[in-house]
Amino acid sequence: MTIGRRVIRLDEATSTNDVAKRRGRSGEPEGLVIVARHQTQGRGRLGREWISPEGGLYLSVLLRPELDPKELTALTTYFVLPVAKAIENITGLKTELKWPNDVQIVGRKVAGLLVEGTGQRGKIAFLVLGIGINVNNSAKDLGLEGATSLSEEAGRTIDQEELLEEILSELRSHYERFKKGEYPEDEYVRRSSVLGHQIEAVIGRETFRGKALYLAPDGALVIKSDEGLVLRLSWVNDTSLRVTDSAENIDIPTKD
Ligand code: BT5
Repeated sequence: MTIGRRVIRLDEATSTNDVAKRRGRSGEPEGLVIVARHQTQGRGRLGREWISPEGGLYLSVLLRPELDPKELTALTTYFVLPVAKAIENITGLKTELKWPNDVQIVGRKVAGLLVEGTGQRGKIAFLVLGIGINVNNSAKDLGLEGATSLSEEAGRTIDQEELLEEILSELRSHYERFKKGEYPEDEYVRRSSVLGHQIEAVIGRETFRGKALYLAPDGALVIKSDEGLVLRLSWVNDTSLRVTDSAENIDIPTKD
């Protein structure tokens, strides 16, 4: 299997994840990539919108990992890493990972991941890994505070094809490792904008304040609340996270 063995390019899609899921249901082998120039109904987690004008990169990858669904959460969490590394390799910019699914540049969101899948009798039938990146579009036009684009950060136009190729190449090598249960924790921790920080986590209707301690083997974020409770935040919960301290003097604790 090679991610990108087949790449379908569309001018427009409702959501590239929908197109990839349809192909997944009709038996397409893994490795298929769907790319659209823009999306009319791009989405984030939990029904949120992913604004998808031309100039951004929108792609979905169809995967059929032979994994226990229990291992899925780690896989999902770590998939931001190849995307962040590809962005760094092509632009020379430094990226940060905001758990669970954001890639940021100097605290602003530049990319988001959405993993969707289906399974039967404890087996994953397929997964669709959706990646949205603000590349040459203007972040200001998105009308969102806290968003940025690669061209704005780099001060130049970014070659989208080159970026796409690099993402696929990083995904290929990381996916092989992830399937063996190898998760490059050091590379993740080094880029995390959350670990070691004071955070405010909103889960459903509850708000927790505390310190982000470490990433559990299954990709959950372990935090210690100000009241001394140790909590595991799973990406499947409706969690939204805010870092509430400055980036200075942060001591990232280890699990041991
Ligand atoms: C995500 O969700 O960040 C996942 C985004 C995945 C998008 C890709 S594009 C290809 C594939 N096809 C799809 O339909 N989706 C995937 P979440 O963590 O829920 O973040 C959503 C939030 O990010 C929104 O509520 C906005 O606040 C913000 N947002 C929306 N559009 C954005 C953009 N273009 N850039 C930065 N932030 C954005």
